[in-house]
Amino acid sequence: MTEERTTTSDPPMATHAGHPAFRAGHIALVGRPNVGKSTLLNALLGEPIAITSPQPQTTRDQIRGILTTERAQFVFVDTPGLHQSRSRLGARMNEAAKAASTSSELVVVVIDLGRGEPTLGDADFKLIEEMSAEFKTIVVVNKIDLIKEKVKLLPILERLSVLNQVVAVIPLSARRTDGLDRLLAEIEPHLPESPPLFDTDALTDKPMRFFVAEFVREQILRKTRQEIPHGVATVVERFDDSGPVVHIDVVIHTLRESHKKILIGKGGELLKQVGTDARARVEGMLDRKVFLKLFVRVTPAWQDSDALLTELGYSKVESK
Ligand SMILES: Nc1nc2c(ncn2[C@@H]2O[C@H](COP(=O)(O)OP(=O)(O)OP(=O)(O)O)[C@@H](O)[C@H]2O)c(=O)[nH]1
Ligand SMILES: [Mg+2]
Repeated sequence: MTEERTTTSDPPMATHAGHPAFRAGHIALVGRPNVGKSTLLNALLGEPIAITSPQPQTTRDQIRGILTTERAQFVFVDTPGLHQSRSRLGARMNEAAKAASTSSELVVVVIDLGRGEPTLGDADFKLIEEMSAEFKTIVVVNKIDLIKEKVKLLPILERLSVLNQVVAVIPLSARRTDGLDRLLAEIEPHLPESPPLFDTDALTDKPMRFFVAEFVREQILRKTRQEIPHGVATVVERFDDSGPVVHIDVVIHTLRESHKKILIGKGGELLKQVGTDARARVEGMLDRKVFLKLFVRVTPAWQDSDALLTELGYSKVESK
């Protein structure tokens, strides 16, 4: 992948007699935080492009992940988990998820029924009811590796499958990449006949610097707790790939001086770990040697400033 944005391609695919026509379209992955939407995107693509973590509200923006097979191009749109927002950032996150649903051919609502005995919460049922009232919907019941008695899933699957516009209910495990072929097979016939929307070898529409910033944030999500990761924004301020080693500077914005101290850690140890692990992720994606420098800055209340949110890369999307 290069620093350049991947551009849309327009080679119309010839349809030979007797061959099914090529299909292409957008599929939104939506659901509450932490249900495994980004893990599912990565599993479908076979590449861990979207950041994931055990903490809710990991994803903050739409990310397109593109899977092209011989017969179809699936443009998956990973979205932030729908939640009660308390900040302008939260409001933008919810808007991003809604906008993705509106501009997709199909919505995949991902739910997680907990461990042991499966239970369908009221909030999940309501979300599926609302989504399927408006959009053609597939329900993915994720994390079934955590369910002991799988037969107890059956009444839940049944209850969801009778909802209007729910075209399939698919239990799967994104983490174990189990059940993905069935999901793709259910999606494909709902995509419109169309030539590919992106280059057939494209993996995403986001530029490399977006992923660098995300990979740094991912390590912070994994290495700190509670309000620290949620108060962090990461921005690439330098990306120089002109020499043999790629030089990248990333600024980590934090809400308070005390957060900055924790993030740096004793003797700079925590920040060093974040840098080492994020660099490994970046090198894996770029397949180049990387020199990554991190800077921590205090930027109070950035989550509630429209101007700062835009400056830090959180685009404002209006749902229709
Ligand atoms: N056991 C199990 N865990 C899973 C599975 N899929 C995802 N997870 C875990 O669930 C947690 C959340 O996964 P994410 O993919 O970040 O969830 P998300 O829905 O994208 O979360 P937000 O971006 O916060 O909305 C991570 O710890 C994943 O490893 C699964 O199939 N089984
Ligand atoms: Mg996510």
